[in-house]
Amino acid sequence: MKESKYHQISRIVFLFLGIVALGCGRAEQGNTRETQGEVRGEEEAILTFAPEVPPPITRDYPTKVIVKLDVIEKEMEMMDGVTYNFWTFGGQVPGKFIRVREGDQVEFHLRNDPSSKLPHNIDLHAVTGPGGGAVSTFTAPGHETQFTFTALNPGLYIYHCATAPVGMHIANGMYGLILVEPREGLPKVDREYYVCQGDFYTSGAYGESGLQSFDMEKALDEKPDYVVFNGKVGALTGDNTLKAKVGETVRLFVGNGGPSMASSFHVIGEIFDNVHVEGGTLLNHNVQTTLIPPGGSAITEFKVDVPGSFILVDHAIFRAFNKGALGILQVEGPEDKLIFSGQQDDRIYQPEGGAVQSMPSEEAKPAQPLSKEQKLELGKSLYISTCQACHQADGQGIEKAFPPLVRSDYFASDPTKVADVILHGLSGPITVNGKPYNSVMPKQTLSDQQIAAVATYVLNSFGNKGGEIRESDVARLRK
Ligand code: HEC
Ligand SMILES: [Cu+2]
Repeated sequence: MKESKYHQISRIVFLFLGIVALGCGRAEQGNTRETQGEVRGEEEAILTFAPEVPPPITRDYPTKVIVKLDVIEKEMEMMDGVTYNFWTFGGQVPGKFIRVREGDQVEFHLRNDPSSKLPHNIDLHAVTGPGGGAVSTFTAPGHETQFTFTALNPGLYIYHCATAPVGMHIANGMYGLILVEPREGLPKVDREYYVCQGDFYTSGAYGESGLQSFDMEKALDEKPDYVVFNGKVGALTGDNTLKAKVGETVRLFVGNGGPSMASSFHVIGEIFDNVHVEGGTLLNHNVQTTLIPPGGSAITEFKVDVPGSFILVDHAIFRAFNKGALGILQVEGPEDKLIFSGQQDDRIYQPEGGAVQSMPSEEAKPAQPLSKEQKLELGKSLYISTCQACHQADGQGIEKAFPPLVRSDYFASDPTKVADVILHGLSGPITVNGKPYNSVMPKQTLSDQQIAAVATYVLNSFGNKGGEIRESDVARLRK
């Protein structure tokens, strides 16, 4: 009796394990079968600018999808009266929305516009493979690169530029979303929109007019002047509000390009019926605020039951009212006093305007001049933290993009040129050791002492002729 009961249990356990094993085997087999065997035909992907989303995929088989994305550097509005040199995938921030189906073979073409100053590449989080495609797509201005990947995992994924310095390329707007629809597709909804948050670091404070340049120091401190949806203050307000009608279902594909701020994504006056947590397969229900990390996403779905203005915010709320992270979904249709009886007043939700943000003004502390030894030591660590991303650890640079510092003839006859380039940046055509470059080195926000140190380090490294730059030389160049 006892024995047979034990037998029974162990048989059940065994059977259960068998089913699990079979199930896993099936799933795996399914994957390889579909990804390797059944790719049929080819088509060019329809790409859209935010807030539009390409139409749902109706195919029930995987195909070869050709994606052509253009990198364009261009000055655009960050806010009324404020412009910025954005680096974009397709000509806007965020980059164009890409929609493929699980199992699709994606032939990806990255084209860097001839007018670009810098090389760029793309890391798609939907890619299974080294760098997400970054190394395969390193593209000089006026060039086109290509690689192919199979979209193995369904989900909503961020893509971004991963060219050094990565943070700067992302901070200038180089990100967007790629949706890999599950084989069975997503449930039908009435409206789909594309919303992507990003943080920006500008030379001037929020609202300061004119062309603003990228501020590396604020970026390092993770203190953005702007936190916005779809690349601009007001990209989803005024004439650009999202629209829906009472009774409709709305799906928001929400991404966060960062580079640094996590988004506490919330729609004031709505509750998300469904959230694809982190853009994956897990479904959560009845969610008020969903957390979206930089380089992450979420799909939120909800039915709109009553009319009014529903405000999209990053619920880290100063960002919404003082830094731009605010959009509007305008819902038209009949009231339902049972669900909501009150009167809404849009005005109380309008941005409060450019609050004064005090700028961190770091006074250069009077410091003792460093000895040459001290400069070499400090200079080395500054080189690693500041210059290496572009000029590389060995100082060889990258062909067509970053000139070499190894035995550079650019500053051989005038060592102060090194300090000058660090202090003021450098752009336009130059020739270094016989090879042409036409790119941009942003000016580096370093103190006189730091510049003297790193310039001295460069002069005494990489086979260069030696020499020393004094702080007083830098101070003179600064004027
Ligand atoms: C964002 C990438 C980037 C960073 C960071 C950077 N540079 Fe450059 N640098 C460039 C580019 C691009 C050029 C060429 C600009 C042009 O084509 O006009 C350049 C040119 C130079 C030149 C003159 C050309 C040569 O090769 O001799 C020197 C010297 C130089 N950089 C030194 C530095 C030092 C020192 C640092 C760190 C304090 C630094 N750079 C940080 C991108 C960078
Ligand atoms: Cu880039």
